[in-house]
Amino acid sequence: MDFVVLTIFPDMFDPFWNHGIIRRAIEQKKISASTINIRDYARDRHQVTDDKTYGGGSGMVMKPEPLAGAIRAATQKLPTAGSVLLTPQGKPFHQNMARELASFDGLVLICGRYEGVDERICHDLIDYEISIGDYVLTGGELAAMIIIDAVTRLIPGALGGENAAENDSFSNGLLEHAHYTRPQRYEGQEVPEVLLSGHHQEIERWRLESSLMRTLLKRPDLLQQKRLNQQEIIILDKWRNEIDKVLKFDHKKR
Ligand code: 4FV
Repeated sequence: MDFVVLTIFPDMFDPFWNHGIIRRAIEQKKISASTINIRDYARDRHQVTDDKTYGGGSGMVMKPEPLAGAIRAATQKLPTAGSVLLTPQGKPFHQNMARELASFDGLVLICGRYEGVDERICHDLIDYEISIGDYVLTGGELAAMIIIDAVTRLIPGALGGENAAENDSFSNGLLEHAHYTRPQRYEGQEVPEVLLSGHHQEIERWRLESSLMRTLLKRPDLLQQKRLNQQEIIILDKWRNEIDKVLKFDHKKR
């Protein structure tokens, strides 16, 4: 998969390209990653990429010409790539969207700065608008890194095991189960016995219960959106019965 990032701060990406899973994915040619400096497509002597906003008011806007020049250069380089503008106006980014994007040949990621980009760019040069969250950043660069990170780890082999991302949070619409590693005893806390049992079926069941409980307590909204399978219904039913027993227990009799 090929990533091209359009930005006026290409150096921000050097540390990102050169660490961890992203660095290894580049070395193993699972992905290619490059930047295009939008300033290089500003035709004036000072390579200006922003200007005052029509209609008055504070803040500057990214000029259409340098952006268009950079986008056309990028799509020339990656003709089958999708062009993405990172903006609070965009569709909320989530794991299913990451999975979708991971099936693309390439992505051209456009990083705005200032108040945003001239609207006329969005009409014919932008395929998708994506937002990483309902807050305002100083630039789209961090959002681009988040998209590249979440998409790259879904590329087979990028995480090491071919399908290492399969048990991710959100992969089955639930939060991930609790994880433990050595030491077996830490400050008086033991690792759950079942995880030491080697009994894979029991371990899988424990992990499903852990995922369900964490999702119920931390993100009940996810459970409401999820189509529950038989095993999940049995577990939630068991908990409901436990809770019913507690509620029915007449504490006054004690
Ligand atoms: C943003 C977001 C974001 C808005 C103006 C860059 C900034 C500046 N991008 N998800 N939230 N972008 O705040 O993607 O141009």
